[in-house]
Amino acid sequence: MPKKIFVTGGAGFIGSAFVRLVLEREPDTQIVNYDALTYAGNPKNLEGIDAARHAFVKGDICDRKAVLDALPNDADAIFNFAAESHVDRSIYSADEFLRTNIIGTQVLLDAAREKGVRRFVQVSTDEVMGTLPEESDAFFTEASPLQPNSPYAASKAAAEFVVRAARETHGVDTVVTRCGNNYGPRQFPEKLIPLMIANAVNDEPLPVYGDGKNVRDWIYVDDHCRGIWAAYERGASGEAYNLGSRNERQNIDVVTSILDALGKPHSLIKYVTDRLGHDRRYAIDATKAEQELGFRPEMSWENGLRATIDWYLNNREWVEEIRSGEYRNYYQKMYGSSLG
Ligand code: NAD
Ligand code: TDX
Repeated sequence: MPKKIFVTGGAGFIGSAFVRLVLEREPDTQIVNYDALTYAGNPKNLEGIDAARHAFVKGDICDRKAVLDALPNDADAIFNFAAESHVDRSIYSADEFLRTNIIGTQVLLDAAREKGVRRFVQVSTDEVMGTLPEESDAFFTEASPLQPNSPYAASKAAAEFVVRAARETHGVDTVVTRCGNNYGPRQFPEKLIPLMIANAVNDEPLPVYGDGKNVRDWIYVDDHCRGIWAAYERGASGEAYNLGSRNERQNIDVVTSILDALGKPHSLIKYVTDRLGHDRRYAIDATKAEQELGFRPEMSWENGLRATIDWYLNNREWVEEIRSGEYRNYYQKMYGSSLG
């Protein structure tokens, strides 16, 4: 019997990579991909996939009736990727973050219960655990307290709590994954790496926040997706799993690597006002996922960054279509300067 899974947010960056990976590697799995197509959702992210095993439904995860209509009766799992995902936007206005990330998660949990879905996988983030000291060997583990610092992170932490409550109160079978910063093809160019690639390609200034020494722990998007699948298949009910590939980098080093790979001058770097409440360092200890799920990231930073840059160079229309739309207003508002 083919397995049916319900993926939310599958037209976004990570969700679409997950859909591709599952269609490629799990020939007996059928996917219902439910996505509201917000500014971050893009049908082009799904071009070329196997339509026979993939059904796309446009809908909001906060819309109870629409979720129940789209969710198959015999679904094996819900994978909840749908979210407002950009920290800077949440600093500007938090409302949509609380609505989608918290209420939406609750609606999906209720629907899972009503339709008897076997397992609920919540795609969370390392940011729920706050920030780590700069010069230390401290890491985020599954025992780290939830101490979110941005409205985005607070909404994702709250989502984890509603997931926990659904399990404790109603016995929903849940698993949570907490991953670090993803990079790879099809990431919306509001995020660090694709923004810097696009600006460098266009010889525009590269806006680095603060002193540029904030540290992020980068993982290639397909490795994250493999970890989510492993948590679904082998994770223990009620558990959280940290996913990371031990790849800490200062922002300034990431930015100079991009400039070097593109043969562009470092003089394009422009230090700008720091992000409010800017978390200093993220670093993930993925030992539990490695030991219990057999999680093994496959992509090296060097190869992953090269593959990502190549994808953006080979898909300039994808980027320019975004950069010529509403994104221009966002950029002007956020950075106080216009794109060329
Ligand atoms: P994204 O912003 O690229 O995509 C989000 C998708 O969700 C879009 O397709 C959008 O249309 C959809 N969506 C938004 N609101 C919706 C709603 N109300 N109903 C239905 N669909 C809606 O985000 P991403 O980077 O792909 O992140 C996916 C998930 O992974 C998020 O839950 C995020 O918190 C988590 N995560 C992201 C990272 C990262 O580095 N990007 C790291 C760890 C965890
Ligand atoms: O223009 C910029 N300049 C800059 O210096 C941007 C967009 C970012 N930065 C810095 C801020 C961060 O220290 O780069 C770092 C990475 O920024 P983002 O790409 O915005 O990611 P971050 O805030 O770390 O959050 C990401 O990782 C965890 C994702 O956006 C989240 O969805 C995920 O949960």
